Formats: sequence, C-alpha cells, structure tokens
Amino acid sequence: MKNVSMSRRRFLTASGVAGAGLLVSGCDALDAITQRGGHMRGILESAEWLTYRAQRLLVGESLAQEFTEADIRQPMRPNGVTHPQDADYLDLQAAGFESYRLAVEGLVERPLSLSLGDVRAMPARTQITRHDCVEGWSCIAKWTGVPLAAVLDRAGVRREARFVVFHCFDTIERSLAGEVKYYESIDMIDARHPQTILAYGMNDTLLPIENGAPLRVRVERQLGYKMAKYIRRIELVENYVDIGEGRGSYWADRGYEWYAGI
Ligand SMILES: Nc1nc2c(c(=O)[nH]1)N[C@H]1C(S)=C(S)[C@@H](COP(=O)(O)O)O[C@H]1N2
Ligand SMILES: [Mo]
Repeated sequence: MKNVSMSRRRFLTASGVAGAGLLVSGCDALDAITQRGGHMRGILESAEWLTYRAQRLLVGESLAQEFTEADIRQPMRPNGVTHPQDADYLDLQAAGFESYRLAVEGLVERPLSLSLGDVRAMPARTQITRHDCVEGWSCIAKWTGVPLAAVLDRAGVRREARFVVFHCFDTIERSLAGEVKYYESIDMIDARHPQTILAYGMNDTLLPIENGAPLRVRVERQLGYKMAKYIRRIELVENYVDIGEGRGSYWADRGYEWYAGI
C-alpha cells in the first residue's frame, strides 16, 4: 500500500461507521486492546479510534516503503531533544556508553539488562526509510538495529502484555510542576512488526547523539514522535493509564494522537 493516508481516508469516507464496525468485529488482536487499554476504551467512539481500527485493517502487517542509497539526499535532521542534559545520560555519554544497559521489564518472563555489546551481537536489520515529522518535514535515512521482536522474545512477553512503553533519558519539559522525561508506547502489532528496530546505527555510522544514541526505536508506519530516542528502559504493560498523564505518550498527553499512522 503506497499511500496509506489516502487509502485510510477513502476507506473511512466510503464505508462509514457501521461498515468499519462490522469489518473489524472478528479481529482478536484489536478486541483485546479494546478491552484492556483504559485510554483505548475512552476513545472507543472517537474519530481517533476509527482511524486506528480502519488503518490497522488496511495496513495489517504490510511494510513501509524502503528506499535505495541514492534516495538519501540529506543528513538526517535532528529534532526535539538533541542533546540531553540529564546527569545520568551525560555520564554514560562521557564513557562512550560503555556501562549503558537497556532494561526490559514489566510483563516479561525474564527481565533483561542488555549492554550495547549484547544488543549488537543479535541479528541486525538495515532499512532505508522515510521519517515524517508531524511538523511537516521528511528525511530519508538508513537505519541499522536489532528487531524489537527479537529482544521481546529474549525477555519472553507474558500474555497479558498489550503495549510496549519506551522510557527515555531526556528531560523534555521543565516547569514548576516538575521535570518530564520523554516517553512513548506502541501496541504489540507495531512492536512485532519486522521493520520495528532498536537502532544503533544511522547512515553507516554509529547513531549520533542528536538522533538518539545509544538506542532509538524506528516505528516506520507512524510519525516521528513515536520513534523514541535515548531509550533507557522498555516496559511491557497491560495498559498505559499509569504512564505520564495516561495517554501513553508525551505528545499524546499534549493533544496529539496516540496512534500516529502515516
Ligand atoms: N527521547 C526523545 N525521543 C524523541 C523526541 C524527543 O524529543 N525525545 N522527539 C521526537 C520527534 S518529534 C521526532 S520528529 C523524532 C526526531 O528524530 P531525529 O532527531 O532523529 O530526527 O524523534 C522523536 N523522538
Ligand atoms: Mo516530530
């Protein structure tokens, strides 16, 4: 499917609410999410929910478009936080991330604490894809990393798990109310999608600080803000009501859509 966004709109216009409901009634993965996620339940009747379900139906397990080396015509533009100033991050950075550990916790059989060496020793995947920011710009870049599915399998995801939450090092907001570190979440469909990788390489170099070193996730069928950088901890949860303000994502808690399909 080349232009998902167009197709999605056509689908919604053509079939309407009743049609969409009938079509998705047999989809177990979605039904499970509907029942379990507090927020998902809250938006059940909303436009966002329709978009989510309609798009999930249309896109299914399909791959995002991949490009060639010749399509990489620009350096990857950094956005959002580009130089975390958090003390623990600066310490790790100063030592070349030697003592960095990726924690994988929550609803898993075997909580993990992986060094970068552990992560790089796993089978890698490289893909050249387009990054679309909600602000309206795009960049094509080459990403190398380990499929998130492989890390999840190593940890053994428990059956109750419905979402993968990314907890990041960087403080994105400082106010009188306190400091907020970036967080994001995706469903198990995206988490197990073959193009969803924990990237440590970009355009044939080590992932730069600006773009999320040492590890950032690529979720190729969604907008840029879903692609958490500076990942500190991955948590498997049944719902995300207790994360941030309860909408599963720093930007969703500030009015953007949780499901940011392209
Ligand atoms: N931890 C963290 N992840 C983040 C952000 C951020 O500020 N902090 N910004 C998001 C946004 S809005 C975009 S467009 C992309 C930018 O990725 P880039 O810096 O590699 O271009 O990262 C996303 N992930
Ligand atoms: Mo963005």
